[in-house]
Amino acid sequence: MSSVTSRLSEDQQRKLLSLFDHVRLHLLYKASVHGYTAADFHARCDKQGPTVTVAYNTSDFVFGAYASKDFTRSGGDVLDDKAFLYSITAQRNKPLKVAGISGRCGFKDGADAAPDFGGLQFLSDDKPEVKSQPNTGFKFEEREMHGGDLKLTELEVYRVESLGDLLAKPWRNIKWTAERREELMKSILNYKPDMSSVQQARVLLVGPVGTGKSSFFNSINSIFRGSMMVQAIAGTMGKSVTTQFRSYSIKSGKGGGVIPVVLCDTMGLEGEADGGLDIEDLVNIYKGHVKDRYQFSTSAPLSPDAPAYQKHSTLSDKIHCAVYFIDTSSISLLSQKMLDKFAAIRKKTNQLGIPQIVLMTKVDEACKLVAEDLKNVYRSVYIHKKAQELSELLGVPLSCVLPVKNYSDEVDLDPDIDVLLLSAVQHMLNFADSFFENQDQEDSGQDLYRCNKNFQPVS
Ligand SMILES: Nc1nc2c(ncn2[C@@H]2O[C@H](COP(=O)(O)OP(=O)(O)OP(=O)(O)O)[C@@H](O)[C@H]2O)c(=O)[nH]1
Ligand SMILES: [Mg+2]
Repeated sequence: MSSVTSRLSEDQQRKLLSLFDHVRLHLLYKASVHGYTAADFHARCDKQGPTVTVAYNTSDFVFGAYASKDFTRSGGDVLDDKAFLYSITAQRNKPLKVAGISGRCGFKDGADAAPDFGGLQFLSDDKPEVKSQPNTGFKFEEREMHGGDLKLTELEVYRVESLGDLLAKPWRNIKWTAERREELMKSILNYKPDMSSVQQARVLLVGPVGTGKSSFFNSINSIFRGSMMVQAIAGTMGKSVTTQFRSYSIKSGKGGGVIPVVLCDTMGLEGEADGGLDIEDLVNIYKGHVKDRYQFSTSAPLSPDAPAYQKHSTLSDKIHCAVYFIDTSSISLLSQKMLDKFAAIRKKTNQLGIPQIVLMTKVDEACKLVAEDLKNVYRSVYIHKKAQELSELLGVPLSCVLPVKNYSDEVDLDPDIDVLLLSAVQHMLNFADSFFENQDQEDSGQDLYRCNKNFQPVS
């Protein structure tokens, strides 16, 4: 990833990507950093393969052109039947896409000028401006393309990198069968914590706002209940929808017994120090001091004198496995502040010896091939790259990164979604067992220490 950062907002990036099949964008040139001249443009963008030029104006239009062929400063016309112009605005759900006029489409590969996309010439006369001449190579309405505002506030060029098809072999093996689904359900139902004093593994769901924590609980609840459940409120509203700490027990079937896993839902994390879930609250939850339904406050963490503070906690009240949630599409958009927050959380979690798993959610939104068939999740080149990127960013082994899709707009259960989600729960239980094993060792360590204290050296 280049250290020069993209000006595209998350929404603009999503809309821009929707113009392509399964690609990623690599920022090559940013006029405010590299210069607003044709020479600066060519120095960074020539011979880079397919590119998309992205212009911004003060009327909040993001518009430009895609070229599938190289810029080389040849001075001639380049025929490119894959080239198109586009325009993105907040008001339009989908970008406007304008294909070229047959036989005339492509771009003029200026020797001393930035490319002229048959009607849109950026950096004309080496100024932050665009010359607009509809119907030269592309037929468009100026009002729709750029609102008639020809002054640029920024110009960027991205290399459009195809993410290829699917890996020949999946990077993790999953059996997508009804038998595997039953096997996983049985194994979870029959799970017994490796510690006689504990009946259920407590798993904490932590992550930025809107990453699918509450939906994960709803999804697991639905699988065990046998129909779609929406007990936890899920949705999007900028700030965290979840504002209470909730420890959810899950019943197997209507009126059935509870399964040996408790999923604890939290308020979303925010990049700012004073927003979202507080790290002190998180540590209190880890240690079992926070009662169910505690209303999170962003002004101060839970005080030990507050009624929601559980003074005496046992091993059953503590968290036995922490699960971090990240939306797959926004991995490369994670701010430095959010990464720092994760680093601080990981430090605390490690100190407490709590095993950690990372769930990469919304894989269906991130990759078309996965949206078409969830079984592609471990074969998608893009998802694999994202898992590697996330593992590096958070400093967790790739083996702890699990891509999942929650139930979101479905009305019926789907065996493939179930297998992926249940496999994640099975991992959480294995990790909880390593927590219990460490407790065992710590306990015997403490006993040893106590024995040693009783042994008085001869003075
Ligand atoms: N397509 C898709 N949508 C998802 C997935 N997971 C969650 N969503 C949607 O994402 C939105 C946010 O999900 P929530 O479960 O409320 O996220 P959260 O992490 O609990 O959010 P806060 O409580 O606000 O921090 C909802 O509209 C969900 O339907 C997923 O895997 N795929
Ligand atoms: Mg929530």
